[in-house]
Amino acid sequence: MNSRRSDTLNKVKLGAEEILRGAGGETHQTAGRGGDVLTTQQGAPVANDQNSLRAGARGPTLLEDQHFREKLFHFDHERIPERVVHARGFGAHGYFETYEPLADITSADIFQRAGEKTLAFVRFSTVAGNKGSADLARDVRGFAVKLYTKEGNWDIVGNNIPVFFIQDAIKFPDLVHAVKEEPDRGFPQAATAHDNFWDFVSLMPEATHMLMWAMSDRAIPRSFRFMEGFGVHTFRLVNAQGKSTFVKFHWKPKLGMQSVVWNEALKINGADPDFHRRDLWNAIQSGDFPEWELGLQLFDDDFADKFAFDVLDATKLIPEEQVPVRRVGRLVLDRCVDNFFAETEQVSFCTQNIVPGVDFTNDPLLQGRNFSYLDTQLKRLGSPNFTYLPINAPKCPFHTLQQDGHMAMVNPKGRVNYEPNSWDEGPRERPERGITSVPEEIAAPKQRVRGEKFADHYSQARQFFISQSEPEQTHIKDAFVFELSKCENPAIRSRMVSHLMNVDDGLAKKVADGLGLKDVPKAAEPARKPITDLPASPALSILKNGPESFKGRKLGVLIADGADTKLLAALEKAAATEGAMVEFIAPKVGGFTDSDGKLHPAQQKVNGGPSVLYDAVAVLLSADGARLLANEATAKDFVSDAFAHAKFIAHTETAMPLLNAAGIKPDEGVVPLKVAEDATTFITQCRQLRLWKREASVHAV
Ligand code: HDE
Repeated sequence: MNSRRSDTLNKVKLGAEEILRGAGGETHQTAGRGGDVLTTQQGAPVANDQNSLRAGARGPTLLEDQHFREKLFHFDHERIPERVVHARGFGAHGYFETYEPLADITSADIFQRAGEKTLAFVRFSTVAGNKGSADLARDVRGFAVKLYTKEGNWDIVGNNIPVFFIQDAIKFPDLVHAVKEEPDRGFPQAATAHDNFWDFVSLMPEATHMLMWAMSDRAIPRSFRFMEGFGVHTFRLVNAQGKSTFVKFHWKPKLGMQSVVWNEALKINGADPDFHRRDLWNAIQSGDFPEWELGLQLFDDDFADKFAFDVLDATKLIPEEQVPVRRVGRLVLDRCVDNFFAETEQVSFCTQNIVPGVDFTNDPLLQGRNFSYLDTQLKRLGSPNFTYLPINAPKCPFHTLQQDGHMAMVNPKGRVNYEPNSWDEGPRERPERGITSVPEEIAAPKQRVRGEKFADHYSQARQFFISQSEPEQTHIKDAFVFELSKCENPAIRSRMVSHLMNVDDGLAKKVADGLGLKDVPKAAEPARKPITDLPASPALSILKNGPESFKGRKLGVLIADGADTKLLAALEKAAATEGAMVEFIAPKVGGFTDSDGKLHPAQQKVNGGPSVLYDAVAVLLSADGARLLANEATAKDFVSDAFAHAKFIAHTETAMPLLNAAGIKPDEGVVPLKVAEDATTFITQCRQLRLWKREASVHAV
């Protein structure tokens, strides 16, 4: 028998690293330098993870190689079905802190004690795209919050837009089919800009209000940190006496709202498809914890009866000016996940996860969701025991009589698995504290019909539009034109414009003109006469509620060797004082030397750090640096994009050759940095975030 060993390893240097090399030149790292011993799933140590077991060095692989088979078997089964909607998401841990007891309104345990902290997990998402799609799609963002309360998990599975496309859950599969890739061709991915979507929504006038939001800047947020969240439906809060109050949930970002412009979104998707998740990850990792306040709009039956719309209709909102938002606590995200799959992918939000003190309403969309979410988790996670996964399990004690099933991990001990029973063990009902439904009287014929007020499709769409600032209205117009220009069928374009005629005829005419429609179509016949005198609601605008701060924003500094040391220090200091981040973009990522000869590392090479990744930019070039970069196309794009996207631009005098090469005609948002104090003036100016009035000068169509 040949006992010759061919698996002798040789020590060699690989850069600074000392490794072992096998007979075929492959790299081996062996245990003993920290880290654990590699084992099989059964715990047996693995001797060699580089070569499968073969009959001879060049022979076939042997079936007996249990390590190889186990490794491949597990790999082949790594994927679980992605979510049918909201597939692309990003989650983080944190806590909710209650400001004041709300016992008069709800018996929910989480609202009983001021200052109490409740652990939370939040997952943000886009809706239409697949798991690998880009973050800056024009889309609604999911804003799903799991609160691990002392009386069970409460999921508020909301969006960043307070209304929805449809009124009845029975239309959800149609909506989602229409928005996703067209089934014959498998594209477009993560985009509403195609025929099927606009065909469907233009045949469903109830979508009009939501379309106004989807075409607004709300659908291209700058960061998850800068967007609002909404529970959308009307829910109920119920106090210990059983008194019910209607409620709409709001999440208000502490850093204020901010969005990007559409051309910027298109370019961000190319430069950094993970822009939103990277932003959240970096903010949390650097200790800059994002925060939202929970706001409640509370109202009673009387208000609901008098309100012009049905509070059960998820295509309508209640203006904040009519029912103020009461801030009752804050949500802080302070910890990134340890494992994306275990937490962000396996987390299972369910609208039906409520706690005592909270109840549903008859909103037909919510009622349908209460079925769908549980059902979908079984499909995704493959077992009814998904609730025992650490991310989904309650953090309070729980005792059910459900048992067995695939992957049963938490199994009851003892004899009792039914009730009633004669044994003095096992869980029992708790009538005085368990979840109880508001005993609403219902005597009605069983039928497939909608409430009459649901038929008002345009009034709030109009109210939303007139509540926007001028630049925001222009963005909405541009978005309709962009999206409908991607529709191949002219009849769909014109049908959509006929709905806009009922919203605002100025908007409709501009969209028709932007599409090159020969005739402006007649207004679509409304199912119910719209109310045309609803007052504007400034709370619906992003720009009217600007943060007036550059805190949490990012300044991109285009820089090269010889940059002025004093101006550089002043700029860094001014940004830090404001609470803003700074990144250097240089010809080489190894860094640049300033005018004092000090080396600073860069975060980006110029072709990898376009200005779309930043909220404002500074061009801190010496004369030599400007001469070099004036001939670099990506540096010219850096400046011209920043200008076209209405960003504030600071520059040294010596940087002018680059600005000139990029065709910039300086305006009040292009700020020369001459002395150190100019840096503070510039950062103060950046609090406006954009110089919106520049937009008109950079667009001709
Ligand atoms: Fe969802 N939705 N949805 N949805 N939804 C899902 O559940 C559904 C709706 C929302 O980060 C699915 O776990 C129906 C409105 C978020 O994991 C599924 C209807 C709002 C998330 C589902 C709606 C949402 C989902 C797919 C019409 C805002 C992601 C995967 C009645 C209030 C949660 C999953 C996460 C996910 C069904 C409409 C928000 C299929 C039937 C309105 C944030 O169950």
